[in-house]
Amino acid sequence: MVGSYYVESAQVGLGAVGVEGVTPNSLNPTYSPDGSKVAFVSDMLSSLDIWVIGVDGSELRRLSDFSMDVRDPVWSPDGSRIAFSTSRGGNPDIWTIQLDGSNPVQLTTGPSDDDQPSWSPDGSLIAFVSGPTGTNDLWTMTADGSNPRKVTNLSGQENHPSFSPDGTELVFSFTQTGVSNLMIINVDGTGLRRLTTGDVRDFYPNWSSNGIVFSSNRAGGFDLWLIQPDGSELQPIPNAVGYDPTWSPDGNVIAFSDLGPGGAQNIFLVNLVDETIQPLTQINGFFREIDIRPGVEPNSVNPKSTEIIPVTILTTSKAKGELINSDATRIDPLSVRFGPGLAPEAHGEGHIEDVDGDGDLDLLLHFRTTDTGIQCGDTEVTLTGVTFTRHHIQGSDTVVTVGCR
Ligand SMILES: [Ca+2]
Ligand SMILES: [Ca+2]
Ligand SMILES: [Ca+2]
Ligand SMILES: [Ca+2]
Repeated sequence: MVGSYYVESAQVGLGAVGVEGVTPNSLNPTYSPDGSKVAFVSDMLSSLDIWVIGVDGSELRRLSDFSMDVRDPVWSPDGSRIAFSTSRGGNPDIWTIQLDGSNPVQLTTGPSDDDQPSWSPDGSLIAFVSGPTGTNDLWTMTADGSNPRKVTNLSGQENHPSFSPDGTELVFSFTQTGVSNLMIINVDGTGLRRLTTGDVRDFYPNWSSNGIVFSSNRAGGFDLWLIQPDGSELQPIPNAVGYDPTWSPDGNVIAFSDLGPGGAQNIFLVNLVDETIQPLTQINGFFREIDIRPGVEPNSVNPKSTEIIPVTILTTSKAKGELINSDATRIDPLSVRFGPGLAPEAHGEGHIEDVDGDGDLDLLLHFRTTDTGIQCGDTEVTLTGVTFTRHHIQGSDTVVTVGCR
C-alpha cells in the first residue's frame, strides 16, 4: 500500500532530533470515558485537528478535518461525541463531532468568542467561556446548545472551567492584573469562593474525585500541582512539568502536554501510583506520504539481504483530493533517515522525478537494507527528514519481512 497517515504507533519520528527546525505540536489531551483512549489536537498534517490515540500508543487516527484550527477537545461522558472550539463559523464557537468524524454540529453562534468547553459528569450541560479576550465570563448551556446561561460576570478573565464530580460546582482560572488563581462557583452562579492565592499563574484546573490538578508557575516554571476543593493538600506532582492536565477516569493517571525530546509539544502520562512519566505521543514531524518500493505491493523486505530499498516521498495536493499540499522536492535528501537504524541515503543524493506518474515531481531515495535496522516481523517502517525551510517531516509505510526462516 501507499504509506498510510494512520500509523500503528506514535513511538516514531526521533530520527531528526538534534536538527533545529519547526516541529508540529500535540496538546489539549482529554480521556475517553472508558480510559482506553486520549483525544488531543495536533497540527502534524496541517492545521490543528482532533486526533485520537490508544493509551498504549496504538491506533493513532485523525478525527476532524476542518482545514482550520481546533482547540480544547473534551470527550462526552457517554463516549459518543467530542466537544471543542473552532472558528469554522467565523469566530470561535463550541462544536461537537461524532467519534467517527461525522456530523459536526455548531452549538454556539454570534459574535462573541466561545471556547474552552467542559462537559458536566451527567452529560446534560456544557460549561464554556465567552466574551472578548480579557473579560471572558463563564457560561453553561444544555449539551444541545440551548438555554445559554451566564454563570460569572467578574471584571477579569475567567478561563478553563471544569465541573466538580457531583456536577454542582465549577472550578476555573481567574486572571486579573496579571495574576491567575483558581476560583470555585456553584453552577447556578452563587457561592463564589477563592481556591488558590499568591502572585502566580494557576491555569487549566481539572477536577476529579481525587482532587483538582492544575498547571502553575508557583515554583518557577510551569509544573503540575494538586489541591483539594477545600483548599487543603496543595502539592506539586513530582517531575511533572507542563500544561493542560486532565484526569484519567480511574484517577490514577494524568495526561498533560509539554515539550518533548525533539522540541515539539507532545502528550505525556504521569502515573500517580508508581510516579512514572511516559510519553504518549512522540510526533516530531509533519506527516508526509511515502511509498516503500514505489508502485509495488506488498513491500517485501529481506532483513538479511544486502539489497537497496527504493522509497518515494510523494508530492501531494488537495486539488487532487489528497490530504495536504506537500512538495517533496523541498525536502533535503541528505537529512532523511529511514527505519529504526536511521539509514542515510545510500548514494548521498536524492532523485527528483515523477515516480507515480501523476504529473508532479516526487523525491526518490535509496537505502541499504543493512543500514535500516529492519528486523524480521516488523510491519511498518518510518522515515524522517527536514525540509530546506527546516520543517521536520515524517512518513510511514507497511512492510512484509521475508527470508526470515
Ligand atoms: Ca469576566
Ligand atoms: Ca509500495
Ligand atoms: Ca502527487
Ligand atoms: Ca508524482
